[in-house]
Amino acid sequence: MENQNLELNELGWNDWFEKKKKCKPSESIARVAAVDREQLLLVDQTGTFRAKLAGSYLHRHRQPHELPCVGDWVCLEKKPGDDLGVVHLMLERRTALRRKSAGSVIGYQMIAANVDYVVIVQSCHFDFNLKRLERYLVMVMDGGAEPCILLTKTDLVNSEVLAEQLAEIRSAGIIAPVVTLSNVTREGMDDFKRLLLPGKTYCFVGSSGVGKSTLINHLIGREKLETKTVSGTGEGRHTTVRRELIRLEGGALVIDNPGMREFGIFAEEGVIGISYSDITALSFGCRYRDCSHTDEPGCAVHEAVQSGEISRDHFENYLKLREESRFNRMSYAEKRKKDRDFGKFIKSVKKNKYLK
Ligand SMILES: Nc1nc2c(ncn2[C@@H]2O[C@H](COP(=O)(O)OP(=O)(O)OP(=O)(O)O)[C@@H](O)[C@H]2O)c(=O)[nH]1
Ligand SMILES: [Mg+2]
Ligand SMILES: [Zn+2]
Repeated sequence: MENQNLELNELGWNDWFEKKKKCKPSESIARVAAVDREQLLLVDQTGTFRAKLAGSYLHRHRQPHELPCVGDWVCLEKKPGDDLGVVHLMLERRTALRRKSAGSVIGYQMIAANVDYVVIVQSCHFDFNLKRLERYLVMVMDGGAEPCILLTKTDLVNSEVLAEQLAEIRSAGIIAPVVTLSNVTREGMDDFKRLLLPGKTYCFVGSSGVGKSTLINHLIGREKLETKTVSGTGEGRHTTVRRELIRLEGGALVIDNPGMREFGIFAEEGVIGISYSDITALSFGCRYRDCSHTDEPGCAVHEAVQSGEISRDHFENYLKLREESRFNRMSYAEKRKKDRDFGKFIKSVKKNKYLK
């Protein structure tokens, strides 16, 4: 971020953080604009500068998600003349956009912190996928941010295709705002710009190549971010590899992201993930990525029920709701089959001589 002399609230600071602030008198506050290997790029009222994490911080925080990521607020020490600040504390996160670590069975990976809105980008040209959209929505709401759906590349499909996709979104019961635009004809661009509020943080997520960086470049008004060139080699590679907090002229703060190829979602069943976010959060700790929390070893949810951290009633309601929503999503044919199977099951139980 190149801007100078901004108030902290222009960088996203608000009362919520003010109440959580635990800095020492000698420390100041800054926001993480980017993370580059061992160094942090921070931004505060004075501008941007580099910082490192204090050794004691690293010693106390060993989990990847405990380390500051783009969007985090930190307390740091920086003496006049020092060119490198030293970060001593990370403030509690108001929202967290995170995914299960790829390849790892435990732990999760932070995408961005303290994001107000997540813009879920899909291209209406060969990328639109309702199931994937639902998984993104769960991820967003699980982390406490507001979702906004954006369909790009409208110049490449006819209006019927686009209308069909919009209808599909609505008939799936998704109520998040939906915007459509073309980065080529710029149709829809002004409507999208109107959604961006000063001092709010917007994180862009979606598959590689859907036009996230192209759009952000349009918003900035110049080619700051690298985008895939038409003649570019390296097809299938992610063009964006770095996340950086950028302040737009209008005052909104945006974070670009590399395209996401795979990300773990715990509660496929949208609503359940939201009403039972405690269970969703705990499932980060389950040994298996697709843990059903019924009888798998290393199940963090089961452990929480055992220890009383989660009430058994709450857990049983969760299981019941999950079953119901699975049943509701089944097709008519599947339901008929399930009923038949259940009938057979009852018969076999009745036949079972050990039960008589
Ligand atoms: N026709 C058309 N092409 C677009 C549009 N938006 C982006 N593109 C093109 O799509 C390609 C990929 O765009 P990027 O902005 O690099 O995509 P990205 O989402 O940032 O991709 P990653 O950084 O890999 O995640 C580029 O060649 C863009 O010119 C659009 O609205 N219409
Ligand atoms: Mg990009
Ligand atoms: Zn589990």
